[in-house]
Amino acid sequence: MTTYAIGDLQGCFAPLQRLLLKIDFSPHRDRLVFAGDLVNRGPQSLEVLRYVKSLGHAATTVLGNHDLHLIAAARSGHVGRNDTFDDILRASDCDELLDWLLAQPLVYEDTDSGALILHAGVPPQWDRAQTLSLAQEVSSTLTGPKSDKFLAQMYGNDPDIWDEKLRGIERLRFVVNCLTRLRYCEADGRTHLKPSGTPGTQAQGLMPWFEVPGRKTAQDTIIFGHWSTLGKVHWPQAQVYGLDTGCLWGGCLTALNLTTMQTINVDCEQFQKPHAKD
Ligand SMILES: [Mn+2]
Repeated sequence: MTTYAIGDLQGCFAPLQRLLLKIDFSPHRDRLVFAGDLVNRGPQSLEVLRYVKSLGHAATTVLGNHDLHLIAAARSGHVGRNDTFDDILRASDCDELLDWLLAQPLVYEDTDSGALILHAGVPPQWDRAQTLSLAQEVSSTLTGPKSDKFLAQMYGNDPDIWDEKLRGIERLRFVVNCLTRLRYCEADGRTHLKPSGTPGTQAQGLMPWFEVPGRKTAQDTIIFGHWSTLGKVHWPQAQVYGLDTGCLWGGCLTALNLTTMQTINVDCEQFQKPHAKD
């Protein structure tokens, strides 16, 4: 039994099939944990979602910003100009697919390796237990009676710094923004959600979330996606692995074997223009 973490698919079904052949994946023997953003921008979001759901206990995903956007768009009817998940919204099994997606966690704890898998980042103030418990707060809201209200108020960049006293939508929005959108923050953990470039291109005073001094999850292995311009997968000084290797952009799709911590990848065809907004 091998567990593999796999980076952002965003509707890239053909590269996933090639990657699974390359790692000799068997749903009867192995497990897959996707780092989020299964859907949107790429060509085959419906096929990806149906396939991952069909794997049952052999696969799980953490929720990414595009996954939450799909759920919010389905509820509100507001589909963006660059969204490519119309096929899901029109599918006869749309409700079952979205119910399955909604039930996926925001943070997955791999019990064998001890790694945490999440889509984007963790602010420096949260330790492992608090990260897991805040992710659960969001999941309970997403699957509870206030789900529609929360999804309608989910978008926005404030508050931009953690405070234990945050409550209600402000608390949930901050948690969602960190777990599904964070790349850069200041040394005190103040988030800056707009810059998305390679480390070194950011404004002065900003740093990748995993390089903040004194980060409480510094001893934890954290596997994430979302940051296609990161430039490398493993940051050994921080025990972090960034698996979004730009499949959608003509880069590659990466799997990380959670037993050996070795990566395996396949090259991908480009579906997105280099300067399109992510
Ligand atoms: Mn993302």
